[in-house]
Amino acid sequence: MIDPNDKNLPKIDTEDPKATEHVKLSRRLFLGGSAALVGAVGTMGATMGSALLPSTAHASSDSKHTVGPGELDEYYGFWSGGHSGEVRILGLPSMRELMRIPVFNVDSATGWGITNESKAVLGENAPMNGDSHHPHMSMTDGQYDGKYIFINDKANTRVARIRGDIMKTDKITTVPNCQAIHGLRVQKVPHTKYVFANAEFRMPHPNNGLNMDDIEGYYTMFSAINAETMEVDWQVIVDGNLDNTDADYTGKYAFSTCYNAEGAVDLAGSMRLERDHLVVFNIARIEAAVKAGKFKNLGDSKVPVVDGRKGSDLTRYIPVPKNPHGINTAPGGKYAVANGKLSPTVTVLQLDKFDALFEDKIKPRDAVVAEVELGLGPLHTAFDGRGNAFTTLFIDSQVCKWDVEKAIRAYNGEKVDYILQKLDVHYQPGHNHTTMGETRDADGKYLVSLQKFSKDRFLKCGPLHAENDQLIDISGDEMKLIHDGPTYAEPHDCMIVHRSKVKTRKLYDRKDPTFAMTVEMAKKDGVTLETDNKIIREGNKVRVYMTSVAPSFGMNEFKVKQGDEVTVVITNLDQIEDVTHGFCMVNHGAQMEISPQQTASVTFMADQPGVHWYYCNWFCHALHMEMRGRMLVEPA
Ligand code: RUQ
Ligand code: CUA
Ligand code: CA
Repeated sequence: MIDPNDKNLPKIDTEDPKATEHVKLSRRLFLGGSAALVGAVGTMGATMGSALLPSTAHASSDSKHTVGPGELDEYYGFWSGGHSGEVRILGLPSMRELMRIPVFNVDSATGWGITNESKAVLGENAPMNGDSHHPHMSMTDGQYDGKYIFINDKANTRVARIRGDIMKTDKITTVPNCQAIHGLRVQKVPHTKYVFANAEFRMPHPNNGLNMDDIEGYYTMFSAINAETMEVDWQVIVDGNLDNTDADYTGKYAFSTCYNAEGAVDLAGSMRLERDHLVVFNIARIEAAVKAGKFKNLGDSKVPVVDGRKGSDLTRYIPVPKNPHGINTAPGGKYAVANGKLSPTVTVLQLDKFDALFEDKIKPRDAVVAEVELGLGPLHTAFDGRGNAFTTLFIDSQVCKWDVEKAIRAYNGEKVDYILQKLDVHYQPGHNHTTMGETRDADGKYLVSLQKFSKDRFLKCGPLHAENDQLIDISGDEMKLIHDGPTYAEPHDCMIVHRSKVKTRKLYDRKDPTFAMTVEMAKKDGVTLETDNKIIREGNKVRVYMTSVAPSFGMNEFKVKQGDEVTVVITNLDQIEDVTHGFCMVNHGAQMEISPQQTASVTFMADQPGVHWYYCNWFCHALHMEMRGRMLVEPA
């Protein structure tokens, strides 16, 4: 356990008059008080390097949360895979990993990034890396509708869409005119027309390599992507940079945090001001401006760009302390909470004041109804639908449960303790999420806290550690830690959806658009995919069409010539749920999944004369090993 008298631990300044009881009592003693924290990113660094701490909390095993073998979970969790570039599906409360959805990465199990169908989604010369942060499901009337899941790629400025019925990525959009899409949310009401995407980094315009130093002229922007077409419908230039975003429950506003109101290009500069801001976007006014032609185009891009910098009619800037990070709308739709990060406070905004704000009847700070201290390093807030909020305290390594209405009363001078409980988490949480908590249906059953560090919680696997996703029971008055879940890099964020909202297919529809292009190609070749096993040659392009039924391919062997570009197209005729086949051409870098009733194709060069075996690489039958065939490449 931590010895508070240990001389090696940094001192906490309990004499600091500005520190509240909660900050003073902060159990993690390896950092200074709030005064030391503000502006002290160096200190945050020190935290990360802190000595291995013994764990203090162990899960209370409670059988009501146990999901036995063969039992199904109550919730789907959609986990961002961070710089793995993927999305993962977990079951809750078991925290079992159910599936991985490749998005901005290459996946050899499914052939994502290898098959022609996935390459068509990724686009030509697509970067094969990604940094996914924020998965969000489409909504209708503020409730999850199961249709799509959207996720950003900070690394390559992209937004992807995953289809909820087959859990595969079906569209990827590169957002023009900006760098690094970070914050992402959906319009909640009346339905998800737009996916809102924040570009984080300010850059010169035009960005032609002629100017690095005129940082005054840098800017970044907020983008609205049409959820159906996945085209960027419009962009808004802003002051400062953009971090996270959320939307309200009227459909009228979206709002984004900014940690760099200073417009700095270095660390110290971006911490100079005591307050940065929240930018509020008036969606109707922006749409009207675009419609009226009050926009410009940048570079080759056709996207209408409007100017939402300070003084614009389209936006309002609300000052909030200091380098804020998460912004989270409460399920009732009345409030949103901006999380202070370098300030130990959260800022509560009352969203029905935004109408008056845009009519200039009130000042920006009048939309703030509370700004209260919670502890060190508040990053994100989740809600239980019963008036309580749960905020991660990165530096304190805690989740703070607090009462929103009481916080407002305390801010107005009443002597009321708004903090209900602080629970140690292990260690340094970023996002946290409650079951259904980002919708009207918040049910307050579980909270997931996503920790950036696991330190001593798991067996060591070398210098690189797993992260730790903890499951917390919030159904009672007290938060109870019930599960530690190691995860691979890096679940920034997740989203927890009741299983009733998700309806997936058992088999592919033969008309599925994910392989429509391949069906089209077969049609041109006069091939019926469901019956034919045929080779079509067109110059040195060879298309090999075959079916598969466990445990055999429709073709045992085929012949091509050295120098041919070979496309193997496989249609899985099995109608049985879960009988997925694979296709792998040995030594040719070609491998893919073909699920029941799916068609998939892969193209490779036949440049080595000789016999080359292909085989099924998804275990499908007792004779799965025998599901194989030969390609003969005749020398040129
Ligand atoms: S951000 S740790 Cu990429 Cu969601 Cu907050
Ligand atoms: Cu088909 Cu294994
Ligand atoms: Ca700042």
